[in-house]
Amino acid sequence: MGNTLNTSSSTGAQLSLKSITQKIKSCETKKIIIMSGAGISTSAGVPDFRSPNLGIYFKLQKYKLPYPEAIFESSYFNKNPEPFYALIRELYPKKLVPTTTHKFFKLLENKNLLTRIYTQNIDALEHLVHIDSQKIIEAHGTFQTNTCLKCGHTNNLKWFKEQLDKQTGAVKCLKDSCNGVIKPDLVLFGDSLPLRYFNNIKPDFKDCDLLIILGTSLTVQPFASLITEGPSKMDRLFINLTKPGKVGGLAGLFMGGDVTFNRENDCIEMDYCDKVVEKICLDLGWQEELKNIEFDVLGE
Ligand code: CNA
Repeated sequence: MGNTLNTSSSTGAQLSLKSITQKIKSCETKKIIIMSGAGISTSAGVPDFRSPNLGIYFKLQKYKLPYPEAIFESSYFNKNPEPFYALIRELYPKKLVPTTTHKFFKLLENKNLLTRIYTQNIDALEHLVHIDSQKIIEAHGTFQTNTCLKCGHTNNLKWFKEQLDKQTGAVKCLKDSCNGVIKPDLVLFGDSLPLRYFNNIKPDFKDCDLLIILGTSLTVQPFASLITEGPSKMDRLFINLTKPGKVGGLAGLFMGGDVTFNRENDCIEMDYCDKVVEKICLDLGWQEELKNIEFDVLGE
């Protein structure tokens, strides 16, 4: 039975964290996929969407938008990028430092256990622990790169962060005095998800042994439906502070309305991601390696 909270009794999840680590130790678990969300980056100072009083939706109230989601809509950004930039200046930390959870992902890669990271996060923190970019699928795009909407010139995150400090309002392209608006390479509402996302799901999940889902409310589609991929013998470990959300629309019908983890090979840990991954590493004797993962820091 699950070993934290009342998780097993209240949800039906029956696998313990110990069994998960045991299967890694015995090499029964060889292929791991990560599914991550905003909760893995809150300890790096990047707020999530939905935590009360701290989440982004709470902070949006002052921007006088027609409706809160407008700030993340492509059509609204193209007309009026200023509120988006005001929000980014407020929320994106001046100094970017990856968390223990990001280091854990790198450790899985080092151990040759990582098939892929599917992330909803746009903060680019995975790149600071030097995970092979082929192993990362940023379903909603990334701040790692950005493109001028006028001339198509691209720049990296370091340049973008410097320009956020130097320029006011929307960041503008400096190439040959182009002055076009720069858009980080994000998938805003109205944009389609990257092809890499769709193309890799079947091959990645077909022989996956363990899916680790962390720091996500599982309310955004189509990403949330990824939990239904994979063979039935695949173990699932859900690590989050709160219970997963309701799924609406067609996907909700398909998934039965609620996101549930009630299979006999599900494990739920309702706790901080950093704390749970430390527990996993302690059990596997990986604490030193976790501590020694090298990382970059961006900004001051
Ligand atoms: P969400 O809906 O805000 O959910 C985050 C979840 O994480 C919540 O259920 C929290 O309870 C939980 N949580 C918060 N902190 C922790 C923690 N330390 N340990 C464990 N759990 C925690 O975010 P989702 O990712 O589910 O929603 C998808 C949206 C959020 C995507 O479109 C992202 O682009 C978008 N987003 C990304 C970032 C980022 O890049 N860091 C930040 C904010 C929003």
